[in-house]
Amino acid sequence: SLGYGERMNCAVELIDRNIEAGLGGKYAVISPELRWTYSELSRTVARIAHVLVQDFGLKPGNRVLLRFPNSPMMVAAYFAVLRAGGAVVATMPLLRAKELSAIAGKAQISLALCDHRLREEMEKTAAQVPELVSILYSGSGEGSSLEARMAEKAPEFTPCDTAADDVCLLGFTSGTTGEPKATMHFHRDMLAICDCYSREVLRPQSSDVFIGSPPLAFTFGLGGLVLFPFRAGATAVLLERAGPDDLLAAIPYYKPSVLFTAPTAYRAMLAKLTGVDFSSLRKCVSAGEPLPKATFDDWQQATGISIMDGIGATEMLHIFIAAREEEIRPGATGKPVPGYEARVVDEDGEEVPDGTPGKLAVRGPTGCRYLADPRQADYVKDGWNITGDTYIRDADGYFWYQARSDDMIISAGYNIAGPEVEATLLAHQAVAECGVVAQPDRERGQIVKAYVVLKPGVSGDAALVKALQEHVKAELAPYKYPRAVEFVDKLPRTETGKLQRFALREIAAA
Ligand code: 3SK
Repeated sequence: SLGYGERMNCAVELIDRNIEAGLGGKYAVISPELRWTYSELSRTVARIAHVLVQDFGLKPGNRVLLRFPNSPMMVAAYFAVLRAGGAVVATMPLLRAKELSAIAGKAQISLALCDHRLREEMEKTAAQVPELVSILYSGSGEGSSLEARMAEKAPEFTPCDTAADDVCLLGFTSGTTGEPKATMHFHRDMLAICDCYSREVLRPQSSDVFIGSPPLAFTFGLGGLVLFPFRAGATAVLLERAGPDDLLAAIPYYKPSVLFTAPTAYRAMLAKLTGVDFSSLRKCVSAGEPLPKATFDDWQQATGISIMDGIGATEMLHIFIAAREEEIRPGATGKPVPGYEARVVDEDGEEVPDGTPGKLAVRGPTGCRYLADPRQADYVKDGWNITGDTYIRDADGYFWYQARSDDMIISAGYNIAGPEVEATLLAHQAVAECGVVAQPDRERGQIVKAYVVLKPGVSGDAALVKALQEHVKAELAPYKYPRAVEFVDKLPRTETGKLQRFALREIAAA
């Protein structure tokens, strides 16, 4: 056991404890616009918590939707909800109203805090979700804005006396069908990922400065850019724009020592590394998509740093298989993180011999708890979380990624559900049928490939490809659009008419 005791508020453990340890004057978060020490962050968190409770009547257990780019304000809002005993529903800035509405509806959201620059889709969402009655904008400069309300509030807030296993986060994942699933995580889970993966494998120090690209709404980003640095009393650099070029510019400037990003970004940076001062970096973490050995080798040759690969899942909160630098076996993901167990099983849940591919099953201090979702029974079997990945374990206990065992497309670290893109394409007037699968891609690992049967009389040309791509970008988070579109006369189907995705995948991979 990690010995947290029955009552605990993770906001206290991750912020107050640093102040108590004398780190109040140390920078907790840095962005291009501002820098907050742990004490300044604590005061900001307190003021927001008062706004939530006094002005909006937040009660312990209430859920609050957050819609922000990676920024100090997002972190403060996050911890304010936790300190007040609420549960965060963090959403990626790129999500469109349709996706946000599904999340807000499922989580029964009545209150949202939103960066004013992301107002448009938020307003459209509110129009579609009647229960969403209060939206508080940050940065709008209006008299009713979050900041205007905060200015009148006290900079201390007594933390809610939460139980270690009170839900504090609903992490959303689209699942293979695109229908959102909410994974519930407890206060103790937020510490468990710090004390297992981060403390035992990453091993940060309080002198470390973390930087990276994943959105804080994705638990990979939450852990890597907030929880892990805070648990170590370190500093996080938060960039609203954190593409490969932004990271290349930010690294020599902020001099971070720990980098969190996905293989696609490592590859994109490799092409432009010459002359960039990377001397501050000491640890590079990769997750979100499999890290090919070639990317590991190229990065090591260029920077001298061994990328620490890892696999996590929103359901598990963070990384559960990885390797310390000195134990890395290039091409393998690693071994179970201390505190977790992993094995490779067959369809009946029986462990298969080493060297045999099978389904990855994992268990540990964090695990899948879907909110009101029958898919819980598919994910957790006999106490083991079946992650949807096919793996091989070798005789030395290293786990080697083979493929997804479901229809999930993983592109540049984003999980994309083919059926969701299909449903969106089908809503276009030119489309009669379509099938969407992963196509292997050197740059992004995989890309979304759409096979489209057009309606009679419609001819497929480059302009229509562009129109279909724009249509998807307008309806769904833009990273889901099909980068490849092929017009076909018919799709492979079973006798009962079911789309044969595996056949399309084989064609796409050929
Ligand atoms: O996709 C992953 O590998 C991952 C890593 C950390 C946290 C969450 C996820 C989904």
